[in-house]
Amino acid sequence: MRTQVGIIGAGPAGLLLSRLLALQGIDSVVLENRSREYVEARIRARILEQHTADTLTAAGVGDRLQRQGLEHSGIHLQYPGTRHTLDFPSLCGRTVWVYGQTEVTKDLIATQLDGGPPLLFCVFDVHLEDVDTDAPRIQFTDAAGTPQVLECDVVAGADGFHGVSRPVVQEAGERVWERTYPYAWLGILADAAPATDELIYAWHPEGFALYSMRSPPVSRLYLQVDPSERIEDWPDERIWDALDTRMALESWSVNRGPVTEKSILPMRSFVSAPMRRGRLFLAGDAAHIVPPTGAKGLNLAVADVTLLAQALVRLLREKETDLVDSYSDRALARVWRCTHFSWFMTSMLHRSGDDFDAELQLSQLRRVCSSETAARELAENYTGLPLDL
Ligand code: RFL
Ligand code: PHB
Repeated sequence: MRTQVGIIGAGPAGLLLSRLLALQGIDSVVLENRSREYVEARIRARILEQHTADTLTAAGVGDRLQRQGLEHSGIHLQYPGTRHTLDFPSLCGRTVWVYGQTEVTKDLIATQLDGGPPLLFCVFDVHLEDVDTDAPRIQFTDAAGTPQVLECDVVAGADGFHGVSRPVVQEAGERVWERTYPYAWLGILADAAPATDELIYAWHPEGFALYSMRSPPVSRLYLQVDPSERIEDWPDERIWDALDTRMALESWSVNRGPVTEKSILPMRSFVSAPMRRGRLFLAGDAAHIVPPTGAKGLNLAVADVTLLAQALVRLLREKETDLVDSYSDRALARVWRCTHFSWFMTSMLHRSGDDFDAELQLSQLRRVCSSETAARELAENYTGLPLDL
């Protein structure tokens, strides 16, 4: 098998890269080690920056997003006694969209399988070879158990945090920065209409809580818990009671309903650099992880592949190396900005148990809720900064 760009991973990064390249006449093959059903059922991010929504729409995969996505013009920030709305259009002229990553992935897969570049599920034993040459290769075994070799001009490692691509960059010398937070999120999906128009990010002495939504009849809610907590120790009643306490506001309450999904998510920041070795380029979670408080993970993956697609088109069509040479630095500038914003939101909103920290957090929250400058800084970062910083 031969292609111009071999893409490892059919998450949003790999699928969108394949689509953006196809629109420019560059062929690719996407290799995914999970099944289509598994990939389409993974529940993850939900907030799309304006840039992400625009990119998907311009790539011809935004029809359902435009019809079923919920455009949101702000968030509520809460601490006991106060619920303050940040109105994004008036602060920075942009909005965000609530539309599940699961749905983005389904839309991209459907488009790809409808006459797009090859997308192979259930491959295994994926190995990279000769990435330091102009003819890298991907060895893998296909779903039928047949060993295959994919000859490429370029390989894109879009295989997430546990993929095989980053270790190959690492072998050539890579720097890693990591922070594991002493918090985790217990997340639920519930068949209950959201009792709020906008997402609520709530600080509370007992810990952070987030009220989000999946669709008009389905809510998504999160509670800060200790990373050592076990989901079995959180029956639904305990979760609802904690949500009631942490989100309490006069004459308002959380809407309860049957819980259909429940999980505990660890929180970490991770950045590895460079995002390139020879003809292998990393994109998305393969190169970086952010805690979910800033809602940036999916958006960063989309920003990476937008830059990478431009760079690869220039390399493969015009034989110019300037954009591939600057890809890692340009992508990392944005990665670090989003890493900072995600750290900032996480640090401002989660209880560490230390009362000095708590006073600093409340001071920061009051500042964001009273100063237009501080609110604008948050709004600009939340809705997404320009592709090139
Ligand atoms: P993905 O989505 O992980 O996709 C990588 C794909 O590569 C496949 N793969 C391989 N394929 C072939 N060969 C191999 N050897 C392979 N190894 C792995 C995987 O099966 C997968 O299909 O990475 P991508 O495309 O970079 O997209 C990034 C986003 O998925 C990620 O940033 C966000 O989902 C992060 N994230 C969240 N972000 C938010 O902004 N808000 C959230 O609420 C939120 N919730 C989450 C999340 C990530 C989670 N994970 C990864 C644990 C919840 C979860 C559970
Ligand atoms: C979600 O709806 O899952 C969600 C929303 C906002 C975040 C994180 C997760 O910051």
